[in-house]
Amino acid sequence: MITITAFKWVVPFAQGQVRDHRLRWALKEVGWEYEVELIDPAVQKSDAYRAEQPFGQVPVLREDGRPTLFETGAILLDIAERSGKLLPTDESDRALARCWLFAALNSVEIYLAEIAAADFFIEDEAVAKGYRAFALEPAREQLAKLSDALGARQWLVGDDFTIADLTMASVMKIVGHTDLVEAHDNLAAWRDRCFERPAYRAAIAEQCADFERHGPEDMGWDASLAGSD
Ligand SMILES: N[C@@H](CCC(=O)N[C@@H](CS)C(=O)NCC(=O)O)C(=O)O
Repeated sequence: MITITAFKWVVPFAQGQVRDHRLRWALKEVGWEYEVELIDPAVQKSDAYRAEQPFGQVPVLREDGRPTLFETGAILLDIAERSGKLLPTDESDRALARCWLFAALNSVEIYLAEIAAADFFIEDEAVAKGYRAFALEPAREQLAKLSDALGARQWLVGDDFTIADLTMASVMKIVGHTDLVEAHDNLAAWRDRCFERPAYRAAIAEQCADFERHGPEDMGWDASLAGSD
């Protein structure tokens, strides 16, 4: 049996965003059963968990007889390669799908994460404003280039939804509170096409249901966080 880790609870703006949704989505796409171990900061800090995930983050993927895997992108690729699904059948397209998976995490997510940092994580308003102004143009540029690369195609690589689309679309969620993706009709339509997939909807519903059953106190946090957004 496969087990993935996720948090018991996160602040409202992060619900539906935590990276375990990417694994839930992929696992549902390929039809593999899995269990979820919900963890808290005490587990994150424990030696046992740090031995599995050196940075104490979620998610990991455990499976009998295999090493516990960490890093979402590596896990997504592992699921796709072993299942024989979510990757194009054509070898050249398979190579390109891998490129797009890395591009999502290394060439796009890092820029969009700066916007989220300014909007959600930096408490000092003046600092956040300056940070956002600095981060906005590079984020816009990467999205414009992504839009150009996608063009009129339905999917990033080949004729079907692949791990490239799954990873890149989940990265788009980071700026879901802005209109940055909507600035490009083709990008917004492609992202929505990805999010209409039943596996995506089920993954997000499942993650949010886990949060519904818990609260900040389960993470050892102040209960006032429950209403933050
Ligand atoms: N590069 C890692 C990043 C993992 C990551 O940032 N996880 C976040 C949740 S989305 C986390 O655990 N944050 C809590 C922390 O860093 O303490 C991956 O893709 O798996």
